[in-house]
Amino acid sequence: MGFKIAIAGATGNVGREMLNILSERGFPADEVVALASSRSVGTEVSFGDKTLKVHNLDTYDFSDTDICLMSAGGAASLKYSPKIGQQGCVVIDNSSAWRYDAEVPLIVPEVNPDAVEGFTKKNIIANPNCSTAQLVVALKPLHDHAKIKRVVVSTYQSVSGAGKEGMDELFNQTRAVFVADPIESKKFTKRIAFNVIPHIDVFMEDGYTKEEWKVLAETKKMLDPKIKVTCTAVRVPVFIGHSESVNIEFENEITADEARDILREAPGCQVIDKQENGGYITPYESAGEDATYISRIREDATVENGLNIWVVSDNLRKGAALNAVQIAELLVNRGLIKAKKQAA
Ligand code: A2P
Ligand code: 11C
Repeated sequence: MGFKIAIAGATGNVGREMLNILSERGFPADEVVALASSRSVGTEVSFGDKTLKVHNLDTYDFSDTDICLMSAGGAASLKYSPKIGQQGCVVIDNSSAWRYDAEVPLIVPEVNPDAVEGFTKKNIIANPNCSTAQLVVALKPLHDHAKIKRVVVSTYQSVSGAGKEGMDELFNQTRAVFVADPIESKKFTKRIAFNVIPHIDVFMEDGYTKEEWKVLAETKKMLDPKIKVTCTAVRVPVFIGHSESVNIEFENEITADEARDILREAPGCQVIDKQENGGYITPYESAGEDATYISRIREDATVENGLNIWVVSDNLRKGAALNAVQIAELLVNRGLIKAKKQAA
């Protein structure tokens, strides 16, 4: 008998992608339940060739559910995840609510799979921020080879990272520009159509944004606390796919050719680096794909042992839904979770 899985936030960008990915990868689920807020009760979402009716997360009983993939935002996760965990259902949470809790593993399966073993303390496992997930997938094999000292990241993040309202705002503003309607900004602080905004999430006391802080805190937690990371996070008018320009300084020597060979063999990575017109990846091409793509691999001659790379991935997949499903697969493959119905 297979598992019973709930998707909380099933009507959202990431929740819908979670349903697609569970179906595509043939996750061993006997039953999949779609949950969202009371606003969505009775609406339907697609799961493979079926449709699922949406139920209310607030009143749902998790006592016979094995895994809850949660993508309903930080506030809902803070409220519901502990209660769900206490009912013996493992929560894999996509928000930032639990990532920095020492009792909650923060997992990218290609990077720190062994850390998942600690999940039983709260029955919660955290999925990283989308911009960190793709970054650490690319950094891990390079760190294993030449030990990273410092990383400087500039992100170019798509509007889908801000949820379906972010996508609607780019679409509506772009249309408004063409038909000369007034431009309305609700989700973003400035116009996003034909513009870029150097601000994602709230400002912190040191002048960095929370998004920038997340990249460094999460990289340290998953990869190595000794690595120094600094980040500038920027929203760009792209629907899906986050891009990152990454400057890396290593302890030991590493050439661009060596990095290319290492990344070609690394789990989750795909190198597209032809050094000719169009011989690199753009976010448009990454949409709907699972890989973390790496292009423009160059030595940085301004430091001893430095490289520049360009990293792109579908933020809704590796950055969120795919990583969450891979964590669920990790639990199943390592025998860390047993289906409740089977156990009964
Ligand atoms: P709903 O559609 O009913 O509002 P996105 O990040 O794409 O905007 O999606 C957010 C997802 O999280 C949606 O499925 C949304 O449901 C769900 N959600 C947000 N807040 C809550 C809440 N308090 N309880 C349950 N689901 C929530
Ligand atoms: C964005 N990275 O692109 C954000 C979305 O901490 O999970 C994800 C926020 C998070 O806006």
